[in-house]
Amino acid sequence: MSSLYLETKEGSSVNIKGWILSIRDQKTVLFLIVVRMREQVQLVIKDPKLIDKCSGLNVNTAIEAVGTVKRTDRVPSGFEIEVKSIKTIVTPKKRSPFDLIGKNMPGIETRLDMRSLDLRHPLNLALFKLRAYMLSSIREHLTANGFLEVNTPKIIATASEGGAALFPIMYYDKEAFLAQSPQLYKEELVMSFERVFEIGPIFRAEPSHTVRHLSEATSLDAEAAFFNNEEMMELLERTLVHVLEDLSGRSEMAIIKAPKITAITPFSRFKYGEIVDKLASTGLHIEFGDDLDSAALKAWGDRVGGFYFITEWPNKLKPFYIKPKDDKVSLSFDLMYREIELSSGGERIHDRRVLEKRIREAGLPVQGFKNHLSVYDYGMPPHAGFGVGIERLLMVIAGLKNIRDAVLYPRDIRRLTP
Ligand code: AMO
Repeated sequence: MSSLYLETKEGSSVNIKGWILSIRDQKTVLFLIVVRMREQVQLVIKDPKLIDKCSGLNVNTAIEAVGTVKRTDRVPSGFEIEVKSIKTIVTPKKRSPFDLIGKNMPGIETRLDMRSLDLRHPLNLALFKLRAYMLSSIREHLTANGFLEVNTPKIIATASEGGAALFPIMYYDKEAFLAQSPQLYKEELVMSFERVFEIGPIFRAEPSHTVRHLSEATSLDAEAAFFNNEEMMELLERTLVHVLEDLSGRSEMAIIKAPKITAITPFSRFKYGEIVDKLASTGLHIEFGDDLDSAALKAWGDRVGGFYFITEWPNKLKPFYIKPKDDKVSLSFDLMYREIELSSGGERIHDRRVLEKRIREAGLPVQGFKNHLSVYDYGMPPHAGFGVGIERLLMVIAGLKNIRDAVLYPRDIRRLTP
């Protein structure tokens, strides 16, 4: 009898270690819900002497129990354990400051201050299991489509997304930065590996405190040689539909009461200029060249609903590496869900001279990109890519109101601990 695997066959003898999530005392029977390996297991204690012994147990106490498996319809797992012996492994010194099974959860800041405890809540267990399944599903889909998973440096010498929102750090005796994205590396890598993707941290010194911005987020970045803008949008929408289908049957989706999301490809495509014209005609103060602020995105998101792309953004609103379509607009896209931006991407400049010109126009020091630019002399293929905010995607899939709920230990302008 080992505690490594939990045998669930009727009559099996098992040894279980875990922490107590709830206690229900019915005088002649005591029910303990114990969390083991993120699953809830019901322990049933009928022996009066054992019930007596359990009087000191509390929520969060870690226990070890030995017992026999009984099949039952009383619990969703279909089995419970009739306990023969039980002992305490760790007794918490303090009672939990919030209820771990009830609906009365405190506000997000209080929960985040005690995040390790908060993560014991069944809703959080389900949410972070979904996050892990979501990442596996993305990996599986992109790998099946010929993409190689890579990891690029997070300590970098130059900005990849423009000079603002950078975190400077000391790198020995030089100034360096935390990577805003793997943009320049993933572009260089299409020269050798053709199709690459990365799931990793991105760092943004976001100056404001919003429900959609983190200072440290997780990004899915994909990049492929010989893809054009439209092919990249297709890959992105197919990847999303794959993930949504994979997650839809999961029990965790019911536990967290995830909203029903319809995603039928192709997603609608709206040109930036068309959105500006239509919004301006409804009285919104917006002109061609203005960024679409939260009011504009809210108005448009309410109007069209669901997933959609915004394409052909003005060149000046997009980063230097995005390929212009003409003098005015670019071969770029943002993937939206209602008013939430989930992803942005596009076709890239693969001509060194054009790239240099765009870097200069963006007000960035060309000298800082010397190494990156030199790669373009050796036959950089045309390529395209996208970046998806993993926490924003989880927000949409799980129906979360605040992005901080989608990350274990969020970082924002006010929070550096825990
Ligand atoms: P962008 O800067 O639009 O594009 O970022 C891509 C996606 O990452 C998410 N994201 C964030 N999520 C939470 N907090 C933040 N502070 C934050 N910043 C960005 C968003 C966003 O759509 N290199 C390009 C991508 C590309 O062209 O391939 C880039 O980084 O969901």
